[in-house]
Formats: sequence, C-alpha cells, structure tokens
Amino acid sequence: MQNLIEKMPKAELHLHIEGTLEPELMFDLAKRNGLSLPYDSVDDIRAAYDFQDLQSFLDVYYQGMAVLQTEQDFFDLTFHYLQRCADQNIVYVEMFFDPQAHLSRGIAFETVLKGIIRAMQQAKTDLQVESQLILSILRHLDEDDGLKALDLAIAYQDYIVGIGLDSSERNNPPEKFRSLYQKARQAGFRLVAHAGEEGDASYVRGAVEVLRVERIDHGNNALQDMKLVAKLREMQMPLTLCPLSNLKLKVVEKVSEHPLLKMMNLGLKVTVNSDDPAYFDGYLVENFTAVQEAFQLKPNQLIELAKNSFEASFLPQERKAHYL
Ligand code: ES4
Ligand code: ZN
Repeated sequence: MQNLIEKMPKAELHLHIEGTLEPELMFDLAKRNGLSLPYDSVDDIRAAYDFQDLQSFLDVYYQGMAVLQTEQDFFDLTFHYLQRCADQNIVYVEMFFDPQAHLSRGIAFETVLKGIIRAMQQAKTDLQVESQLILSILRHLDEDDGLKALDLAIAYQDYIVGIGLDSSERNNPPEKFRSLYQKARQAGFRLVAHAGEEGDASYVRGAVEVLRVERIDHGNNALQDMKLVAKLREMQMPLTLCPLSNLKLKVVEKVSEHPLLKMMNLGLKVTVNSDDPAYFDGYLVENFTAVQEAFQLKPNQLIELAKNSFEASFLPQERKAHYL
C-alpha cells in the first residue's frame, strides 16, 4: 500500500509555497540576510508549531516568511519544495503564493515572482516536475488591497494561471471579494477560493454562487448543508482536502474524523493535498498515508484520489487524459 502511495503519479493542487519553508532553510536564510530569529534552534522552531486554530498558525506563518527577502531566497524556497515533489512522484503542482504578505514588508512583486518562476523552470527541465502558479488574495485585508495584487497578476498573466483566496476565514466571507473575482474572471484567470475550513457552509455556497469558483480549497463544512452537497455533487466541484493541515489546526480532532471518506461516499470529487507541509508534519505522501491508515482505503480508492487530482487540475484536457 505504501509502495502504491509513493509510486503512483500524483498532482498537488493545494499548496502554499510560503508554507514549505522548513526550519533548516529558515535558519539559513536568516543568517544569509543578517536577521535574528525569535528561535534558538531548529528544534525550538518545530516546538513552536503547536497550533490551536487557523489564526494561531497564520501568526507564525507570516512571521516565518520574514526571512524571504531576495529573488534567490524565493528560488531556494521553491526549488527545495519541487525537489520534494520529485522524491514523492508528484509530477504536477499548482502552487499558491501570497504577494500581499511580501509587498507589505517592502519586497517587490518582481523579486518574488522571478525567484519562484526561475525555480519552476529549472524543476521542469532538471526534475521533470511541472508547475503553475495561483496568486492568492489575503482575505483579512480589504478588497482594494487585493485589487492591487490582482492588477499585478494581470501585468504578469503569462506566469499566473489562477486567483485564490486565503488567510483568516471567519468574518471575511467570500462576498467581500465579489468585484475582485468578477474582474479576475473577465481577465481570464481560473478561480479557486478557500472555504469551509473554519467558515460554515454559507462560505462554501458563497464561493460557488457569488465568486463562481471552479474549485473549493478545503470545503469541510459543506457537509453542514445537504442541499449544497447535492449541488456540489451535481457540478462535480472539486474539493482540495488537506487532512494533516486539518489535524494540526484542530479543524478535526483525529484523522479518522476527517470528512474525506464520507465525501467520497457521497459522490463528491475530492483530492488529497498538503497545504503548508513544513508546518503540518507532512508532504503529500504523508497525507495519503494518514487517510489510508485512518480509513483502510483500498488501492482503487487511492488511485481514484490520484486521478481526481489530475482531473481537477488546470492542465489542458489532452494532458489530463494521459493520467486518467
Ligand atoms: C492557509 Cl491552512 C490555510 N488556511 C487559510 N489560509 C492559509 N494560508 C496559508 N495556509
Ligand atoms: Zn490552504
């Protein structure tokens, strides 16, 4: 079973590149940039990754990314992650990045984008790992701040496939970004949004009906509304589930209480993803292993999850077909 999980070709669709910053690299970059960290050692950092909820994680996540300053830093971050992909037979990945979290620290958009893109190009030739970028809007900031990020995405549209929505969910409902998503849709971006991680089912409904997304990131709380579930099934709306993230942020108490199997049995199109693997104790293989062990998934179910990851991707149809 472990062999199947490791060897089958997989796509990852819910991955924050800033959430792949391992403590070792955080220390290296802090040293290179002459910054001091509020931690004494790598072990000290790992010990601090004890989260109570989404916000307690986000506070640490935004602080961690302060070490990312130069184009080379963003290259190193991204290339390290894409090397992990090669190790785990992840052949295709759609990565989120959070430009507003860097712009607010005085880091230019071009610095961030150039470093990430150079790593993506090198990984394609050297590692045979393909990737695309999704610019994610920070929902705790106002829509005008997001619109500035969207304008940058439009200026560099050749390098960015889609627009997403992340950060603190509660009290920042999808409706807050109605105009931004309309503009992004008119510009031709693919659309996704985090919804139903800590927000209730109405946040998932809002993402689908108001933002008109093509994919929901998380979506756990959709199960509170069975009419919505019927609609998601009808639409075959993909949900990018993140089991170890949900465990670490106490969205679920145990992996066995994760909605993944219930959703599969309801006929929903679900995928397995790692979210912020450096913070949540596992990359994609570890997420697959956790749900296989919790639910005793059969080989055909593991294969279905891997196929879903390609089907739900923004690859062109003929490229998807190769994996289905
Ligand atoms: C995130 Cl787990 C999660 N939820 C919402 N926003 C995020 N940004 C990075 N990780
Ligand atoms: Zn996420």
